[in-house]
Amino acid sequence: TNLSFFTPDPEAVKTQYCPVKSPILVGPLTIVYSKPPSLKKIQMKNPYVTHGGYFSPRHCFGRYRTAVIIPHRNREAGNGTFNRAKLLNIGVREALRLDNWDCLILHDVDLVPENDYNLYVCDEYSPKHLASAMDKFHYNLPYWTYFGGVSAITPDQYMRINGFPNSYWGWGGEDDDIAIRVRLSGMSISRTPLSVGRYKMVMHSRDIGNEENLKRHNLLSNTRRTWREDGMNSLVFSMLSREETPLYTNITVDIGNPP
Ligand code: UD2
Ligand code: MN
Repeated sequence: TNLSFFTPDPEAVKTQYCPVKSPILVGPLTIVYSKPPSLKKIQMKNPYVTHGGYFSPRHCFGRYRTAVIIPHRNREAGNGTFNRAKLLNIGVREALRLDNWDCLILHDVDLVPENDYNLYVCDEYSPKHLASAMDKFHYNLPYWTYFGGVSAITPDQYMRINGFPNSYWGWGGEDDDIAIRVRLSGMSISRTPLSVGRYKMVMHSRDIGNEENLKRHNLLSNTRRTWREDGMNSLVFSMLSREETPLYTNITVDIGNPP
């Protein structure tokens, strides 16, 4: 028999789970912003990422299935009022249609991690804040309950807080609303230690259409009355397109306008 015909797929030789502590991690990373690399170059540096932005380790079974969800607008198109939390609800709903994820990473487009020991993995019992130390806050928390930037939450935890509020249009407040939801639903926030949760933000000014949300203090004082009705169970939007590129999947939606 010609056995070479039956050469096993490299995937098939996997016999073990990947180590909990990956040997290829290095810890602190030096991030310098010069000219942004082209998508082609990023593609060449990540040869095992497959169409649509999927990756799994080649020689071992990954322990977790993680989806990274990035709300963005204007960076390509769109000019209505921005709504970060609603876009994240949509990202989560669409991601959960695709796979049975263990963990959802909700990630600002402009934050780059500076330490690869900050694993993109969820905590079993608590939503986790990963961006604990950002350069723009002098590598500290701006205040103790801060929950912006990058977070890791399981689908169960996400549904337990009824997702994020749909009603925060423009800049600010939605992250504090989420922190309140976590507390009101009986959980607490866990956090990457400041020495590891370091991120560099691409310096930018406020986008047009993302003006400060002046209603946020009023909204926040009502969260305990509204969170059960405003969230994943009241999410309305229309899907415009879904495009798989070599490095990521882009979903374009119409989220409507502020009332
Ligand atoms: C802070 C928080 C962010 C969020 C926001 C208040 C940090 C690093 N992050 O962000 O998590 O709580 O305050 O809403 O402190 N975006 C677009 N297009 C736009 C506007 C926003 O794509 O026109 C997205 C993008 O992913 C961006 C994110 O929304 O990173 C947050 O907006 P920002 O970066 O302009 O605001 P920032 O840095 O104050
Ligand atoms: Mn930002």
